[in-house]
Amino acid sequence: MIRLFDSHKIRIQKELEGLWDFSPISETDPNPTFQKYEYKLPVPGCFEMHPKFLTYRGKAVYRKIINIDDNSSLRFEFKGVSHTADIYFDGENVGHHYNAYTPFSVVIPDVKAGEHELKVYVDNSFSEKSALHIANDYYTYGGLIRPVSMEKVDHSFIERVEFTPIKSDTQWYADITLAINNMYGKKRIIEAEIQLENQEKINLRTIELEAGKLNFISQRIQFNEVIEWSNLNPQLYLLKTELFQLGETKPFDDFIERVGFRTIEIVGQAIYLNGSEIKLKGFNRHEDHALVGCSLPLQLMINDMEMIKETGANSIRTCHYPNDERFLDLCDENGIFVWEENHARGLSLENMQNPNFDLQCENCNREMVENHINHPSIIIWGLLNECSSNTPEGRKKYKKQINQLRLLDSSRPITFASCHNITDLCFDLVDIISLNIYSGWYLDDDTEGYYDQLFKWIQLNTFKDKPIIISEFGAAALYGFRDPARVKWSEERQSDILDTCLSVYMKRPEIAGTYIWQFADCKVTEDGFWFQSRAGSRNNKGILDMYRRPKLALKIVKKHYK
Ligand code: ADA
Repeated sequence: MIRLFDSHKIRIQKELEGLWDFSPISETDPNPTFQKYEYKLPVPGCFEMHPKFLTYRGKAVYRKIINIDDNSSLRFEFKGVSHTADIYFDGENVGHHYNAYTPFSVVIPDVKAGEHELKVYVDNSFSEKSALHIANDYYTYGGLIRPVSMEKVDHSFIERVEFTPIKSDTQWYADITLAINNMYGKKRIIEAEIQLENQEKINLRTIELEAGKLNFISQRIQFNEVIEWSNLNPQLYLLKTELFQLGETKPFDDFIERVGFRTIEIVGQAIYLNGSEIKLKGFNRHEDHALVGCSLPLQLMINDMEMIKETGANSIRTCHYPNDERFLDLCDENGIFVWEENHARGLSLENMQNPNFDLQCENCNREMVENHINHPSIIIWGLLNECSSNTPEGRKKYKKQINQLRLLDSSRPITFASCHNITDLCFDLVDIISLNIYSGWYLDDDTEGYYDQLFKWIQLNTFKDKPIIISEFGAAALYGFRDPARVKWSEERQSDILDTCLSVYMKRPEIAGTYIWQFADCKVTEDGFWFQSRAGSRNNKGILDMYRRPKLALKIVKKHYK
């Protein structure tokens, strides 16, 4: 399952799921002629789920033999390879990608019919080369962690379709951009047709494709009689795009996306969806589960979704990286608002000055927005969680990335979660002020008093009229540890702290949303900084444990969120 709907009816697409040859390799082994495969591992999957590789951190190679029955250009799409990928086809290096959490593709033109070899070298080790995947308070697994698909493509094909809904008075429009890949094609003229489910086909004027590049065609199109997407009525529409040779009636390529008509805007200190104020009642959710690592199959995603709805929550923050598109599809279908953020957690100024940081962030931001822009459930773009937004050099980097995000998508508000309190230098750059506050856990203080102080300081600044989100708050509890004394790490104490925080934050009119830290316990990196002291090498602040077994706090959250 690549998406929760078919992305193609014309283009032939096949998911390369199942068992692939696998072997760990040493530093000196990345030669394309490597042939000693001792294992077979499931894809998608994390190699840590195999008993021999529970804590393996390093390089490995996956191999799949591909048989094609006629000459064709092939496009392989990798939805997530953790964390660095080198792709080899018949022994030739055809692609490289850094970052586990964003998709990428490689195209191999004019492949002859017959048997071919696809190899993916993966590397989940930490080094100077990796500025974003570092020892951290979550776990960087290894492997082909998300689906892999193979497509037969024409020399010109649709790389992606971007859809931004716009409402003017009562009339709906959408700005639609087609990105047509003609990297391996000659200059040619084609026709394109777009059709929203149950609506007339719209023929875009003939399109002249330049050779050897990605060609963009944009058009604002009016849509009548559409139903708005909202959390209460998550109405979705399939948007079909087809390409035709001039004069032909049968399309040679197609691309099906799924979209929703909704507006999201900041009005005073509130967030408005389709012209009405919403309050975000959310969780921070890592993609992590005791049974599968970060490669949750659809069944476990659905279980999470049902539990999220059961608590009365209406939003998820994708801490701290772009999520699996199937989970975002589920959020679209269930009317769950999403704060999706780029890949960064707690990077110090020194980390941000890693020579690879800027480009690795820039690529992640672009790939996140280009691939996820059509999800109506995504209402906020976030970036750089608890990084160095309290230094002038850090501010320069925040500013650059915020500008990049605005250029990629001007339709959604932008924010970042800060732990720097009154020393933060970047709140003026974003649309929403987001604060991570651990009153009752890291801070032994009066929750309301601490927030009031921060709120008073905000009132003295230019950004005083922006909405505020409490983007993280919570406490740890070891699943099953009950104590009538309600001591720290007991489930009782976690409940008490969340009860106090939710009571304080949810009654404040300027607070537009709350995101509990966190939905479920997650694995952390042992060889890291202070989190090496975490019990069981887990971040235990979930209201569920890593197997999704509920702690006492679940009842308290329901009381406030339902
Ligand atoms: C920070 C961070 C989270 C997590 C949390 C904690 O706020 O953003 O990823 O590490 O602290 O549990 O301490």
